[in-house]
Amino acid sequence: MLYYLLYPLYTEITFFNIFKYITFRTIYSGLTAFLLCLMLGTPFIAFMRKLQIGQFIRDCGPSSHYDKKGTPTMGGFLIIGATIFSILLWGRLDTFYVWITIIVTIGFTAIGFTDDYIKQIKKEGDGLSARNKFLMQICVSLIAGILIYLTPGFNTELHFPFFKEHTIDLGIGYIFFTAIVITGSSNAVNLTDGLDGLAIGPVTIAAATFLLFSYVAGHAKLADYLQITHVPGCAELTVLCGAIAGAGLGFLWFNTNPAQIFMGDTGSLPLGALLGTIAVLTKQEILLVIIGGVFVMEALSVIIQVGYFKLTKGKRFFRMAPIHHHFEMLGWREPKIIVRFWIIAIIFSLIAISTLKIR
Ligand code: 57M
Repeated sequence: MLYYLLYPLYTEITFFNIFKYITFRTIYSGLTAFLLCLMLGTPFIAFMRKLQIGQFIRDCGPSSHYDKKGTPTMGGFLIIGATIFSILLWGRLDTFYVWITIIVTIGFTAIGFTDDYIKQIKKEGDGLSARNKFLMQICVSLIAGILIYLTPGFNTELHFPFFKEHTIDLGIGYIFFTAIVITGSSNAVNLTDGLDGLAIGPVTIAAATFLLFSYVAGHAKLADYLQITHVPGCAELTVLCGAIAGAGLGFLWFNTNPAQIFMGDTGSLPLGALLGTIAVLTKQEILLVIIGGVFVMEALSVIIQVGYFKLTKGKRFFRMAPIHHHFEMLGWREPKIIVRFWIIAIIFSLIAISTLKIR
C-alpha cells in the first residue's frame, strides 16, 4: 500500500524513493508485525481469558503439562493478522505470488480455527477428524498448486541442493507435488507446536532463511551468480518473510515459557502452509527439508513411533512422540528442550544457506 501511495511522490520528496527498495520494506514489514503483536498481545490474551477460551489438556500427555490447562489459545490470529496487515502495508500488491500466499494463509487459518473452535469452544474432543482436516488442507493446497502451475513462466522443474545441474520436470504433476509440500509442512509445524515457543522459534528462523532465498531468487543477477533458479516476482516474498519473522518474534514475547498464550491450530497450520508455499515459489522445495529440519525431525519421530508400535505390536521406539515429549520423559526441563531445538533450527538454517555457495 505505502509503495503505491508514497513512492510516486519521490520526484517531489526524494526520501520517498526509499519505498522502491525491498530491503527497506522488508525491515519495516518485520518491525510493523513485531510491534503489532507486542501491542495487541496483552489485550488479546485478556480477551481470550474473558471468553474463557483456554487450552484443554489431554490427560494422556506429560504430567508437566497439566498446569497449562486453561492457557489462552488461538494466538494464531495475532501472528497471521500482523503478518497479513504488514504485507498489505509494505508489500507490492501487483505480485501474484503474494496473493497466492495470502489465499493459502486465509484457507489454512480457517481450517485451524475450525479445529480450535470445536476443541476449545464447543469442547468436543479432538476437534476436526484427522480425515476431514487433511481433506480440507489438500483442497486449499491443490488450489494453490493450480494457481502456481498456471502462473505464466513458472518453472515446474525440481531442483536439488548441491546438485544444481540435475533437475526433474514434474509438468502438471507439480500441482500435486505442491499440495504434498504445503500440507506436509503445515502438519509438521502443527506436530511441533507442543512446548512453549517450540514451533514459533523455528518458524521465525525458517522465515528469516527464506527471506534470504526469496531475495536472491527474485534478482536475476544474484540468481545467475549463485546458480539458483531465477523466479521473477518472488522477490516481494522477502517482504512477506520479514513480516512472518517479525510476527513470530512478537508472538514469542508471549509464548515463551511459561506461555501466556498458545497459537493453536489457528496459527500452526497456516504458518506451516506458508513455509511450504514460500519453498515452492522460491523453487527451494527440497531445501525445505533442511530449512524446516526441526519440523521434519518432529514428523519423522511420529512416523517412526507409530510404525514401530505397529511392527512390534505395542512397543514404543521413543518414550513418547513427537520427539520433544521423548526428552520430557527423559527428565529434560521444558526450556532446555526448547532452546536446544532452536539451536538445531539455526544449524539447519546455516547449512541451507551454505548450499547457495556449494555447487
Ligand atoms: C498438535 N498439540 C499439542 C496448542 C497448540 C499422532 C500424534 C503424534 C498427534 C499429536 C497431536 O495431537 N498433535 C497436535 C500438538 C497441544 O498444543 C495445542 O495444539 C496447538 C498446535 N496444534 O498451539 O493449542 C499441547 O501442547 C502443549 N503446548 C505447550 N506450549 C505451546 O506453546 O505447552 C502447545 C503449545 C497443549 C500444551 O500442553 O495442550 C499436543 O501435544 O497435543 N499427539 C501428541 O503429540 C501426543 N503424543 C502421542 O499421543 N504420542 C503417541 C503416539 C500417537 C505417537 C505415543 O508416543 O505413543 C502428545 N500430546 C498430548 N498428549 N497433548 C501426548 C499426549
